[in-house]
Amino acid sequence: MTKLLMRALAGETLPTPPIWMMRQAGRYLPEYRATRAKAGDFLSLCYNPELAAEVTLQPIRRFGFDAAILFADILLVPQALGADLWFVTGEGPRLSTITTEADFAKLGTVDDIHDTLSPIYETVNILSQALPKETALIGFAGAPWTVATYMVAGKGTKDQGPAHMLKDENRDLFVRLIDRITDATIEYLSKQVEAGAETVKIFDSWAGSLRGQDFDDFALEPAKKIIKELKARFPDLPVIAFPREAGDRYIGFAKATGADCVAIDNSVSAEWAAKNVQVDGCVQGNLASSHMVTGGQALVDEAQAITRALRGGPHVFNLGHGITPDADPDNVARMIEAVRSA
Ligand code: 1CP
Repeated sequence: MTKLLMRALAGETLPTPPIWMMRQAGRYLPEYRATRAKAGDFLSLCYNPELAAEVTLQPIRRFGFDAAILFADILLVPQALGADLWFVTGEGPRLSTITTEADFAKLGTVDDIHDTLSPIYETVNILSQALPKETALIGFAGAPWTVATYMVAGKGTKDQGPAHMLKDENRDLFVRLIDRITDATIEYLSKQVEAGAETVKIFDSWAGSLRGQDFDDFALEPAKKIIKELKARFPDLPVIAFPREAGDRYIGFAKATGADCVAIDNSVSAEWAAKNVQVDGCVQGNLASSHMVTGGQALVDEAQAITRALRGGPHVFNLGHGITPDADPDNVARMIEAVRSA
């Protein structure tokens, strides 16, 4: 019996799509909050293999999702490259910034990352043995552009201004930063696959702020390089790419990068994606996460409309972005029921 997620990623059109949810392990779940408190803080949770595996499993136990996503964060890679990383409660991540040659020179090399990241591989290893046999295990990393936006700015930004400035003022340095992250990402994801991840997702949350040649250079090319190298090492590994808010650049993204599945956000409709993206393979998405807060008939109607719109080809049901802390867990159960009965 092949797992439902793996079948969809292989291009199979299924009567009912596999379902999982971005940030499915998270603050909307009381059991997550309890485990995080036990770990002490968010980063300690990420680096504690037993507890990170536990929070990964919580939404599987509660909801029976078809896939589990490793519990970690995209900002662990900058930390492994030598950036300082901490989280300010109520505000989000903070990092030491990379804006000059001197900052860049202080970064570690790709070979250094495993010292920091080995607990993550252990989490994957635990999960590969603990998950129900029908549940697929997804590894992940941030895409180089998105990771770079945090490394340059030292925090999350609305418009990714600092990264755009560095890219435009010192493209040579910016390219070397992107290359370093790209190479680290290849090694990081390879270790996750060796530890038991069955597919990997590359999160380019800020791809939508790149235009024209910049989109090609910093969203498309790094994804292509990562996927090419992963497939050379693991020929059967399916890869999910998420160039969030790429708009019309979603068209042809799978073909251009070699991704097996493209995840779409809420700025495009499922009907549009069926016509323009699903022609090249599997599509993942794209219920608005606000429905997980508001619930009701609108949630059921929209979940079923998306399921039906993408039913003519390979589809993985998901949200268009992560579930938010104010979501009601009961709405998650309602969503799953709506999709499976559509
Ligand atoms: O308080 C907490 O418990 C921390 C909240 C939290 C969680 C649950 C953060 C901080 N990261 C995570 C886990 C996480 N992050 C996962 C785990 C698997 C899952 O259940 O989905 C994944 C895949 C991520 C990926 C991630 N981290 C992205 C890409 C996806 C996206 O949401 O766009 C990004 C941009 C981050 C950075 C990050 N980490 C955490 C926060 C609050 C942020 C966003 C910061 C910002 O832009 O201001």
